[in-house]
Amino acid sequence: MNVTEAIAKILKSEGIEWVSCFPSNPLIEAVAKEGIRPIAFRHERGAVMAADGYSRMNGRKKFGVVLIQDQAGAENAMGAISQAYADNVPILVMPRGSSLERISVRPYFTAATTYRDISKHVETISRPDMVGAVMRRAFHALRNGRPGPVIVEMPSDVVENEIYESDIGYHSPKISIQLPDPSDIKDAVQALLNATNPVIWSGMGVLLADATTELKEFAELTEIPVYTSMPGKSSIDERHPLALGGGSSATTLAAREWLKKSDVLFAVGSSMTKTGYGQRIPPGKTIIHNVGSLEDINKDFGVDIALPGDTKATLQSMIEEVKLRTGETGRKGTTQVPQEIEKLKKEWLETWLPILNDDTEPINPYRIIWELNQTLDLQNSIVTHDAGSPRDMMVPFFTATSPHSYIGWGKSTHLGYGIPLMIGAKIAMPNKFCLNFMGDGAFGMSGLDIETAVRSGAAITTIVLNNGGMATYPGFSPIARELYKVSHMYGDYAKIAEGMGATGITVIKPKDISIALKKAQQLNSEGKTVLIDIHSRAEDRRSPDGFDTVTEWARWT
Ligand SMILES: Cc1ncc(C[n+]2csc(CCOP(=O)(O)OP(=O)(O)O)c2C)c(N)n1
Ligand SMILES: [Mg+2]
Repeated sequence: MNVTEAIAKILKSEGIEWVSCFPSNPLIEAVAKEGIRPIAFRHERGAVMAADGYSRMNGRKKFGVVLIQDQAGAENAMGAISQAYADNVPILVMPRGSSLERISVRPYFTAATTYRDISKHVETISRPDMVGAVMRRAFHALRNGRPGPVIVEMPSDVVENEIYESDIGYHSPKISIQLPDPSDIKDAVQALLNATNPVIWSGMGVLLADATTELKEFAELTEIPVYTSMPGKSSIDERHPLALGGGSSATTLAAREWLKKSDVLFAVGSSMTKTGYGQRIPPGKTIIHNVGSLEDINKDFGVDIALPGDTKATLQSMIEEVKLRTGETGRKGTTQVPQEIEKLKKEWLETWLPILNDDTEPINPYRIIWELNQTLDLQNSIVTHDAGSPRDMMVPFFTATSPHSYIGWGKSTHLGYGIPLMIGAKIAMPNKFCLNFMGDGAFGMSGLDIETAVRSGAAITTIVLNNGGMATYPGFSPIARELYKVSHMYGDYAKIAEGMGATGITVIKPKDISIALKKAQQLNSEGKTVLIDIHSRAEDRRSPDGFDTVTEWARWT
């Protein structure tokens, strides 16, 4: 066999069931021969984003794999790899490389050097007999340490070489579970039990480590409220009395209040990255930090008690320690925390209800989110936002219930991520109703992958907020807007979707939103991809207190 065929066999042995791709790459044919399904996207960016969505759904048990060509293909993929890098998502990207003779000569593109700043681990297979070792290091990096994109570049001449099966020498790496120092676990529990207003900051690591049950048990035993970062959203059921809600730069009133007043903050399964797309942590708190990768501790905050290690195992140890100190039922039912949260939730909803229930036209996007909460089978759905205002409207108000029922993403925030991300999520969980909520600006970045969803049978639903422009920047470039229509745009997105074999539905009246959602659920269950084009208003109010801004335009038509 040749090296390409050897790689296909390794991928097969690792349980890879499908790859996302854009030709040309000889591994596409080789994996197909092994029974691994290649799905071609309309752009390399989409292929990477779908792999990212698939990996997010699978903890670190299964991985999205991407096959693309050298030069243009590898160059095109960089935005999406950067996004996976920023969000710490483990994916395997395998670009074809130029031949060894050309690989370092201008103007040939060398993924192994250019991707270095946007990936966790990069290697080139520069000799046939390296294949087993390179792939072993790649799967070790996917399964262990800080998650992130892993790159294996395959120079076209090297991978054509023959190799004996006995020379492949592949060894499959396992996940290694590491635990914090037991004395730090004790100190952390003591600090949390002694705190006046402790709060938990739950990140994506809780979802990746499959630690949501432990998070709930720990929160209930200690009666500490749980805030989720945007990627951590759905790590606790937001209907739970201790759930404060999630946050991008917008969040719920309860979350804002508790993040402000807490004296001890326990970040769990979170990189605690300072980002404009997340809530700020006011200074002066005692910080306890659990994360899988030691490098993330003391990165953006001075940490008082460091708990580097597996999030599930760490929470299990903390639960045992709490029980030792407070008995089997802990502090359950002994504090006023659930009542305080309930009061804030009520106050917040009362303020926002007129907007969530807005009956006017053009349709208010908050009304759509409210309808999603009422209409969807939330436990059996996966919902995501796109970049810009759809994100900041959704994150506080969409009710995440079961783990992974919401995908919060974005530190680099690439417009258009929603469609391919949802295709990847649908492939991971085919029985869930998968919906993404995007602006018309975002649609332009990945809209043609609606056809990929149709062709591959990954039946998803896309809501396009058709407001005729970019509402995310109210007041932005007024002269460029007025004179040259910068950020205005037009499209009949339902018609475009129909042209790609999907069902397109246009909604103009608020009362038709839930009818369209029900139809979409039905059509998706029959294997049909759906796009709902909702004529919506530009909305720039943000939760919890964004009532002082004025929308300068309702909708461009
Ligand atoms: C690839 C990329 N380029 C630019 C941006 C910056 N950006 C964020 S939101 C936005 C406007 C989005 O418009 P639209 O999707 O129509 O949503 P709306 O603001 O109208 O709700 C832009 C340009 C981005 N996030 N990603
Ligand atoms: Mg728009």
